[in-house]
Amino acid sequence: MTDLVLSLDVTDRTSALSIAAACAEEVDAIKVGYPLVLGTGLGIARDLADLGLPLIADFKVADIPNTNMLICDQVFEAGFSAVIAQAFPGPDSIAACVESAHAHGGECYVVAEMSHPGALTFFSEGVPEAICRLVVENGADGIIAPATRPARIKVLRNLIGEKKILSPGVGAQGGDPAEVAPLVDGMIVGRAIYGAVDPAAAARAYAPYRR
Ligand code: NUP
Repeated sequence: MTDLVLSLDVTDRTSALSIAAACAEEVDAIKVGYPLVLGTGLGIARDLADLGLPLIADFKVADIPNTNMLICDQVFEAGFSAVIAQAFPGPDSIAACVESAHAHGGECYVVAEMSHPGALTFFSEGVPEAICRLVVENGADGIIAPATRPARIKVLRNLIGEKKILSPGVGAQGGDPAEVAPLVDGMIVGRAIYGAVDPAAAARAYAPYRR
């Protein structure tokens, strides 16, 4: 029903590569963020790329357009196939990420609503809806929407049509895969897989929900 995206938020290279290799058959993509890149360097992308899975850079890029472009160019040249950007810097900033992504044959996802409890302080009162409209207008490839609030995913789905939804919050944050999988294009799971004694077995437990 959905892709399973491993969020590889470990901070050392040996663990990252061994968990990724162990889970490679069980997942459809790997998401890498600041914890792993700051711990090991951007070159970790090339090492992971050897597994042949799409690599998503969760840098929540959020700067002026020129800086966003510089960041995203580095991301794609490092071997990533998608980048995640924040929407709040505005349409021109998102457009820079989308332009860089598409120039490199990659994708850009925009955070529409975050999954943690405190997200509702600012991701409220129509803000996620406005972000979805922006995503449709500026050609981004999809949104990040919270697995912790499936009802919100349904609302946002109605606004983005065919664009994709990647959804973090399954597992450690309490999101239920059975409820979320039918609503999204990709379920992002971190701690419930990489923190397990047997990460491959933990990833395999999501097999009933995969396409
Ligand atoms: O709204 C978001 N929530 C979220 O958890 C947007 C994200 N990008 N994430 C990321 O997804 C978070 O930074 C982490 O890398 C992953 C979820 O990990 P876990 O809660 O499954 O361990």
